[in-house]
Amino acid sequence: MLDKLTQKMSDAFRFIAGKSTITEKNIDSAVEAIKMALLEADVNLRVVRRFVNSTIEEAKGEKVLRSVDPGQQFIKIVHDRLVTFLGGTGEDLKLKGPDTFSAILMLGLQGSGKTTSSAKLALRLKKEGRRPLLVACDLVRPAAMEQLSILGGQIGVPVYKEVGARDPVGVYQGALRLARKELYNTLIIDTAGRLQIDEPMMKELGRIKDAAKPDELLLVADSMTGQSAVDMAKAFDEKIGLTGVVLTKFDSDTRGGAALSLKTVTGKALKFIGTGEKPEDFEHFHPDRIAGRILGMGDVVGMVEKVQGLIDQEEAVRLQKKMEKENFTLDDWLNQLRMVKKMGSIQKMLEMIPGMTGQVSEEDVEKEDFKHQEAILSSMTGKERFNYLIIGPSRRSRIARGSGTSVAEVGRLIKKFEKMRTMMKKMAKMKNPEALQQMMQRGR
Ligand SMILES: Nc1nc2c(ncn2[C@@H]2O[C@H](COP(=O)(O)OP(=O)(O)OP(=O)(O)O)[C@@H](O)[C@H]2O)c(=O)[nH]1
Ligand SMILES: [Mg+2]
Repeated sequence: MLDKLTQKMSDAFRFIAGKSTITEKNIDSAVEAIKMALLEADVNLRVVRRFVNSTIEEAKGEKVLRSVDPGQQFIKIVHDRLVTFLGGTGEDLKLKGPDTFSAILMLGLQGSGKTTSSAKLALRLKKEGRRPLLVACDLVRPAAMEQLSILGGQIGVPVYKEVGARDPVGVYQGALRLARKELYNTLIIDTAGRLQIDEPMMKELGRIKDAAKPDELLLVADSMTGQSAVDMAKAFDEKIGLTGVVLTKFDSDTRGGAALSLKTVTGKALKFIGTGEKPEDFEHFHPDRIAGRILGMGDVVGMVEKVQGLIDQEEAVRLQKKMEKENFTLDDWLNQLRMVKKMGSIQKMLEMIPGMTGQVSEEDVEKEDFKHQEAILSSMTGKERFNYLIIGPSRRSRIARGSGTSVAEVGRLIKKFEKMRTMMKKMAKMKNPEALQQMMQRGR
């Protein structure tokens, strides 16, 4: 996720980082490198220009050049710019209260991920306590209805379909009748995609929109298409009107150009990102967290939230507190590994752990590595996991024997753990613990 951009950004910071004084020339070099990074990430030209100008202006101000740690100040400026360009505080869905019907219209080009995202959104809303009903209004592709039914079955959300129907508006009305009868309060309408924007598509969407008067009109666009996704958002907004965008396949997007340009170019908020093929691979779009990821700082909050989906609230709070208090132990790590395994999306989790970004490849995880780590950790005694400092040479060889690994591997694992702890310490200092705490308590 955004690996290339992250790499280029950290290259740019080399001009600045660690210097006790920086000159205007240093800033120019760093900003030039950032400009190249953004252009290579396929960010809209106008957006790049704005980004660069405002960064230079602020970075050359007295506050930075004269500050104690100008490098950190500079990084903060870039971070804050990224947050702004990614959409500021982020935007939630605006749905009606649970006693009234809300409708969400999903639209976009063929293969952009509408059907998958409809199901992901349904799962999410269900978890939030709403009663969603998926509505199969794609009558163009023969297998579309079936695909939605299967997904609905997987996530335990009912799907309304009418086999042989020809008019999507009729299908919507049927769904509404069912919703009234069975008290579903959120209709998520999956529509047909086309290879490109054309008149029949727009007409059809217009008719569904008039009938359903949706609370949300979400464009589903493929993040990897970069500026085309942004152009698409503009076009759909002009013709139909949008309330937000879902960027799918964010997991495979190494550049991030669409996400960074969308808000400035179209004025529309990016509300969700698709981060994989499974129904759970769907996140609220949080500009500050993504900015953190782009700058290689990891996303502790995101990680804790993911973990939270699997463990109870108390456990999540405990884990978070431990990270803040800097007493995260090997035991916690083992628990974390087990949770991660349960979730099956190891790679994504690891990306969110500070210090792990870019260090663990998919192969690592799939290779024996992960199993070895678990074996090593399980072969330690509780005492050892509680305080890794007691693990001397003889304990190391016992652990290696017990786990069927080598002493070197045990050593490597301990090193890795130390590194992780250091990163966590840094992160905990940067973040405001109260804000984190509040977020945890809200439970999302
Ligand atoms: N990796 C990844 N794959 C995704 C994501 N979202 C969707 N996909 C995949 O993209 C492909 C197309 O997704 P669909 O949901 O069928 O797309 P659609 O827009 O409904 O397509 P049409 O109905 O043909 O217009 C599927 O193979 C999905 O699994 C995502 O966030 N990440
Ligand atoms: Mg579809």
